[in-house]
Amino acid sequence: MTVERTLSIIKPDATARNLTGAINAKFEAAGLRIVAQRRIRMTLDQAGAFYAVHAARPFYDELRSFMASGPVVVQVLEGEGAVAKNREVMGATNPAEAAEGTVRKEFALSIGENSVHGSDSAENAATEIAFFFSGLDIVG
Ligand code: DAT
Ligand code: MG
Repeated sequence: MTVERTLSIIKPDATARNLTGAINAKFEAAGLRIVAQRRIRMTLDQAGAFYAVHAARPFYDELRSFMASGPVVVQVLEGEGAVAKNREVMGATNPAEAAEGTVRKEFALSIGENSVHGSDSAENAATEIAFFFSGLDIVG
């Protein structure tokens, strides 16, 4: 396995409940290092652009409205196999199907308000990291 970076977002439902630290503790316990982090509030257009891949899905409007509804914490996680490891720590998209101990099992409110985003491939991670961060923002 090689050291990778992945893009993570702590979503508005989680920042609203002051869960940033609790979620970051799970990342760090799993061996993921937070090498960049910023708290932002996205516009509807920015959230729509980030999730453009889902533009044809029935939940797209709900998704981009939710992601623009409050602060989010965007971050880059680094570690061995970071993309897959982060997906493991996150748990399944639908919290009803998420494994014990995962972020979504413990904290997600619903399939839409599911507390975290994580890149799903190394290729998408590179694109998603570049959406929010420049190289100088990332300190490994
Ligand atoms: P993931 O976030 O696990 O990668 P995804 O890429 O399939 O899941 O979908 C992106 C987000 O869209 C997901 O985190 C929450 C929302 N979403 C997905 N399926 C949904 C559904 N059936 N109803 C409402 N929101 C949904
Ligand atoms: Mg996804």
